[in-house]
Amino acid sequence: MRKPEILELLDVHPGTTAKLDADYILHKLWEAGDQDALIDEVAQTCRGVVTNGIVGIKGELIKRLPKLEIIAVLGVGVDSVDLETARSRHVHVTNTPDVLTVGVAELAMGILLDVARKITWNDRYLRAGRWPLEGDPPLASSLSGRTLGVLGMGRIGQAIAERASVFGMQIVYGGPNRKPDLAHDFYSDPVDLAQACDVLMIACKGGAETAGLVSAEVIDAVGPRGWLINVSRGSVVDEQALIEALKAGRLGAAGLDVFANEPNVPADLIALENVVLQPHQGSASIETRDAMGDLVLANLSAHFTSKPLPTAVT
Ligand code: 8YV
Repeated sequence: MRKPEILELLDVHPGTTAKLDADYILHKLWEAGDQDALIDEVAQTCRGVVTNGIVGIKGELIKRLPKLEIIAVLGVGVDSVDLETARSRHVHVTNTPDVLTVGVAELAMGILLDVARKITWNDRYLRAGRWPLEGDPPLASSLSGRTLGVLGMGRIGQAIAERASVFGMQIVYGGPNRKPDLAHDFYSDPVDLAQACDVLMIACKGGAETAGLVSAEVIDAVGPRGWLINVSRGSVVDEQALIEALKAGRLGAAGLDVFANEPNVPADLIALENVVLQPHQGSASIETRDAMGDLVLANLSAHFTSKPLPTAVT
């Protein structure tokens, strides 16, 4: 039997690309000199698309691939996939939940610890030769005893909460629904959640439902002694309001792994001392990406052998 044809929009993970190359007729859009020409060339034969959570796939491209059956996303977030167009054309969409939960939670804790204890700030201080000249840097803060407000208590939010508890933090949470099996206090209004905590940890999903949810009002409610950490999507936060609040000292500090217009980060944000910035690294460990890649392959293989999809979104 002829191998199914797959269009890979970017090199989602080198090991995964190599396996895709072995199992399928793989068209690498990211290597094509003329991407439009390649899309036209594969339009009548391409049955699968592989992409990641950031690039996703636009409705326009889905429409240009009339034989498309499945979009396999390396990532849990599918906010950059035009789900409506996929659904209307009966195209399956799969993602990679669970296998990245611990990885994202680890990075969230790393950023949180860095904001509190100024690890990267102090690293820069030492490397710049300031220690012998200026003496010890200013004191940092403890995590222990602070209240963490988790906005979006899904799998990742809960994994962060568990780890933060071990560090001596109290946990409260917010989101669309109370989780009956969780004992922590719940706030349905993000402003109330922000008021109730010292650190607002954003772990909700992206997309239209949560766009701008963390508004200027929410940021002000976190306050000058509070911190905001975002490991979800840049779209959830009013980035301009965040920058203004940080500049004016109305927000104490921020730790950000995600931005409104990745990979472009506003120069204003980069210039600030009271922020820890990461280039979207939540799932970026070898182990996590290997597991995500294996799940992409498992979904494709299940689809092309008519088995149930392990992690279907639609
Ligand atoms: C990835 C992500 O960085 O899972 C997600 O939604 O944003 C991340 O795990 C992304 O998919 C790029 O590979």
